[in-house]
Amino acid sequence: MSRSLFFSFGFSSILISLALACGGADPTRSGGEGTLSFTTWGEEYIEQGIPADPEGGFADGWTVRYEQFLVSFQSIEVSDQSGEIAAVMPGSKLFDNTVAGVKAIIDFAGVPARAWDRVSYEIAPVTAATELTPSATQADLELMLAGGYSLFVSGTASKAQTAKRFAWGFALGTRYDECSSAAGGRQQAGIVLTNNTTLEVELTTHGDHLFYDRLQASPDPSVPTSLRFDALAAADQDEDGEITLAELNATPLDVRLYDPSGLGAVNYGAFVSQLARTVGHFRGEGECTVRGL
Ligand SMILES: [Ca+2]
Repeated sequence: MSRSLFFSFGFSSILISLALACGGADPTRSGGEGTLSFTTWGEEYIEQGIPADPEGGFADGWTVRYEQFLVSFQSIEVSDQSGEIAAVMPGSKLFDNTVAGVKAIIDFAGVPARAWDRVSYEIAPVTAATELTPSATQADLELMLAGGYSLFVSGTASKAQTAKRFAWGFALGTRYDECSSAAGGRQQAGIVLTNNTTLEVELTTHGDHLFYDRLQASPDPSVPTSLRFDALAAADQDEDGEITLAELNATPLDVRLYDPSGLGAVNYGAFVSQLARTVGHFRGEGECTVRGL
């Protein structure tokens, strides 16, 4: 053995010893097992409504109250960057997140207790095999099936004496990859499961995103993303009190107010459909990489 190889080997041995010595104190390698409990929640915006500014809501004075926020989850997967898979959700489940409370999606028991830095899921069109959960009805599932929807929202927007209804279905499949969230003051990729615990992992849906005036946050932090409804209300071209997706598709985007962020949305229908891909979040404000299926 040459001198340099010896030193190399010796150094590796020290590293291995240190790793073993730390093993007991490191929650990412604690041994044992735990349970991952995946849930979904629509927060106050979807359960109770979205206010007008200055209460952190619409910049142009509207308020929105949802009546339905139907969303179908599938393909939850927990793994690590080496490709080891801890858990995969079979099938799909339909929820109405206007129904109050955090709702169980699926529990995975007996998961090795350690860091799993890759968590992904999909919001995708329902199928005949999609399972109903207590928050949604058979009629909801039939509506989703008829349209091939992954997401369906209905509700009313109000401002002064004006009220506008909307009922929009989105036949989009979206994958949310590499989800991360803030933990202990830093961004944590995926989750860390400790021995003999149940970790709740919330797939949060954000109801305000459908009314954003940008498709992506500005790289300039001084440029805010605002909630707006004036232009959507004006798209009710037959003035029957309901804004349809067809009317949104027929109304060109006012680029003085709306920024398609280079993603090519030329009308409000295309704009809102792109925003529909951004409703899926992770553990509250956490984000995932979004791509179309
Ligand atoms: Ca109309």
